[in-house]
Amino acid sequence: MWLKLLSGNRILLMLSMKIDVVALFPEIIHPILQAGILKRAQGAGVLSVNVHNLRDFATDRHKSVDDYPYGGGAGMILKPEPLFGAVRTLACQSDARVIYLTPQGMPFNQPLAEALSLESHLVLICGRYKGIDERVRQKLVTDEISIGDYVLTGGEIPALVLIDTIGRVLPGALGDYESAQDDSFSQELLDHPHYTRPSDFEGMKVPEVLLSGHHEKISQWKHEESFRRTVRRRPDLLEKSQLTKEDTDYLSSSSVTEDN
Ligand code: 4HQ
Repeated sequence: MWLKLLSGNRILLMLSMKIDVVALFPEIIHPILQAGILKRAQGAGVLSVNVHNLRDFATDRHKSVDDYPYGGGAGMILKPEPLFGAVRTLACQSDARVIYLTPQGMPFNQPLAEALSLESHLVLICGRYKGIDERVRQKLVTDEISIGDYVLTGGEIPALVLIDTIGRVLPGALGDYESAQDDSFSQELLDHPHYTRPSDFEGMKVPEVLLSGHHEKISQWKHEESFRRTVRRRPDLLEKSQLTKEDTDYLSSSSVTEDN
């Protein structure tokens, strides 16, 4: 949604995002929203997060949210009625993306976080136990996302991973994104080493070039260090990115494979 802000005598246009989270354990999610960049983004009106207890949408007098699986097997399944009630309430008359967090989903990564940061409204469904009734997936869910190939106890932590990564790249969200992006090569490479004062700590010296004030040489050093780390630690990342002539020269120069 577009926000019109009055800043002095100017009108600022800012995109804002609303995120509704449906969870059985909202108390896992709340504290993370109350610190750092996420807190600031909410304070600035760029981000609005509401966490809803799935149990509040239970339809029977026992407030039950789960039941045994048809066909048998271990573990419980989240019933369709509370989830349909929650999503129909929260996503009514809005073109919300309704995202279910699951190991069966599309792998989450930075490009997906940046694409989602342009949306106006996300509804995040956090599963528990063995997961949700398939009819919720068929009728309500627009996207299934996995944060990695491992099994958690529930979808609350994956939902927080989405909120955190999206929150820090929201347009107009405050500081750190520009500094993360300013390194023009940072896109598909690992980060380079960082140093702060003192320049000599117990005999371990900061690389000379970083003290030189020579901005072009510093940029080149950062890129080479990023590239070197990526070749050694995550060669899979390089298959997707096209290498420059400097990269291929550097690859064959052997400094990539020297120690450190
Ligand atoms: N779970 N990426 C099982 C995950 C998960 C993941 C969420 C545990 C869904 C039912 N979600 N529940 N990995 O492990 O997203």
